[in-house]
Amino acid sequence: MGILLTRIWRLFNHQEHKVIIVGLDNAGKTTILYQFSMNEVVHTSPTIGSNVEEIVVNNTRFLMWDIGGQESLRSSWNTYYTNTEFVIVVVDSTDRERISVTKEELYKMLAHEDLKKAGLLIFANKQDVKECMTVAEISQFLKLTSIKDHQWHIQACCALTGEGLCQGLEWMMSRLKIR
Ligand SMILES: Nc1nc2c(ncn2[C@@H]2O[C@H](COP(=O)(O)OP(=O)(O)OP(=O)(O)O)[C@@H](O)[C@H]2O)c(=O)[nH]1
Ligand SMILES: [Mg+2]
Repeated sequence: MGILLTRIWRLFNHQEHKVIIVGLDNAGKTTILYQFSMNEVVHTSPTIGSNVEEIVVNNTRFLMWDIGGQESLRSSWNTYYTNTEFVIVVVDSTDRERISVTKEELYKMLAHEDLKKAGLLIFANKQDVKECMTVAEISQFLKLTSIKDHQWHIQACCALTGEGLCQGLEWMMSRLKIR
């Protein structure tokens, strides 16, 4: 009976799932947000503050917050954490110099009380650029296999063509189903 009620509740419960998109400046977060919402590449400038869009996939609603990644803005990322169900970390796969900064920010976020239950999706973006880091390299640099207290997934993508973005969304949808 309990399970049945839960299923019926879910069927009629069109709640939004809160997602935050974070990562260093220039990683491609805003480009990804607007690929999701408009299916096109928009001309971006560095985000000061945040952008928010509702994305609906098969009746599932995600409220996606794209947060500016410049150094001076990172200390305020935590003001967006409450009720977040998924954190999307966008990595610029061409930016070898700053992958250690991404790692530092990633583990700081994962340790935050408000993100204890959040799923983690990492987009290895800019895979169209020659000699960029591969998913395997990024996984290794970020020590993803050491993450045991969050569900996580890494996905190669190119925000300019949209390649890989749907697979990332599908992973989030699959996590919602097994809850
Ligand atoms: N080659 C390539 N360029 C990309 C890709 N995704 C984004 N870019 C470019 O990277 C630059 C930065 O993209 P944004 O989406 O503005 O980056 P952001 O992460 O939102 O940056 P902040 O708002 O400063 O945090 C833009 O010139 C994009 O066109 C990609 O997959 N491949
Ligand atoms: Mg931006």
